Amino acid sequence: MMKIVYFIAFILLFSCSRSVEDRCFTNDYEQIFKSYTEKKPFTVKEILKHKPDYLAITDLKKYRTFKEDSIQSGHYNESEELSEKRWKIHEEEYKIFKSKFSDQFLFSCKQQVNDITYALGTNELGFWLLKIENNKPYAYFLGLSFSHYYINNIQDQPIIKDGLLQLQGSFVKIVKVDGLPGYDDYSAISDGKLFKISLKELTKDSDHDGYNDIFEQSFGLNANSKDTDRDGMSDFDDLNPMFTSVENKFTELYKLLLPTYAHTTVDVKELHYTFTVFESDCDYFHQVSPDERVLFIPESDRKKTFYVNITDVTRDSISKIRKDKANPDRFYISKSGSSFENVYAAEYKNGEWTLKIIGGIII
Ligand SMILES: [Ca+2]
Ligand SMILES: [Ca+2]
Ligand SMILES: [Ca+2]
Repeated sequence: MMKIVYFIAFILLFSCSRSVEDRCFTNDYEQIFKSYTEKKPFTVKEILKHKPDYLAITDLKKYRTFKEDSIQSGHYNESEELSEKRWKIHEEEYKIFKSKFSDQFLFSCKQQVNDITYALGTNELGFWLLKIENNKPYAYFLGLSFSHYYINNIQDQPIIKDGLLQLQGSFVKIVKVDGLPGYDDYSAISDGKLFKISLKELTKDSDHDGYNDIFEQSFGLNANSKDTDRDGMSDFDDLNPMFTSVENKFTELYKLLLPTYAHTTVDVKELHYTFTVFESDCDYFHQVSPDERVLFIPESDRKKTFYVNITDVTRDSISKIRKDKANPDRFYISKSGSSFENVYAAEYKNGEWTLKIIGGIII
């Protein structure tokens, strides 16, 4: 017992005095990425205990179960012809949303309320309420984790009613599928729920920067400041809203490793709701000047917001930097996505980096 206490005290002491050196560099040859530890799924009781204050949940007497909804909306065994027809109808129905939001969301549940058009949007960060008013688009993050909440694709009732967003769905848990990394399946733990959020609460944007409070709080931005990192660029327009960018040798290295996506017809700066989320404590990584939006979450679970602690929003990761023992200009760093991992040798010469893949795996 005493040993454990000393050990914990040692770790605490160590983690408090970590420097840039510790946060960005490693000597561990084995350490490429932190090993993945699977989280124990929440029970119904735990989901209710941790539910956000702004969310009201009631039990429905008549409802579509998770299973029924996923089978019906999955359109299994549908002919190619039928599926194409359905796709065309969907494209037409959500034309206005596509023109305002491009491909940032999957759209569903469109509803017209007087001059306002609403829809539900889903992306890699979670669920959003989308609104188009006077030809201007708005997106409000719901803060409901897809680790716990399933929202029916087919809603029997209008989603906007009496000043509330009302969604039918279920409590779910994620079931990891063996041998398919990054592939999650779900199973329902309690069906027949009605999730209600007041529109006033949902659309609240205290600092008027364009992101609702729930979004900022979920990802660790400052909901009371337009400019979280005080670099003069508002959160909404800042491609790296959490940290001020700095140009130096190692921020350059991280920039070279950032994933890039092909957007041919849209200006990436206009994609305000598309982020790549990285888990890293490294200052050099934080200070990167990206071409596309990035967010960072802390490595320690204790420091994460509740939302990112329970929701897997990271798809890509870039490791710490390992120094070469013999050559001070040579480093090793790795990058991984859902289906690959590359190890790079990075050499810094005459103010420029040369990267070479020296290993890796394709999953
Ligand atoms: Ca805001
Ligand atoms: Ca803000
Ligand atoms: Ca800023």
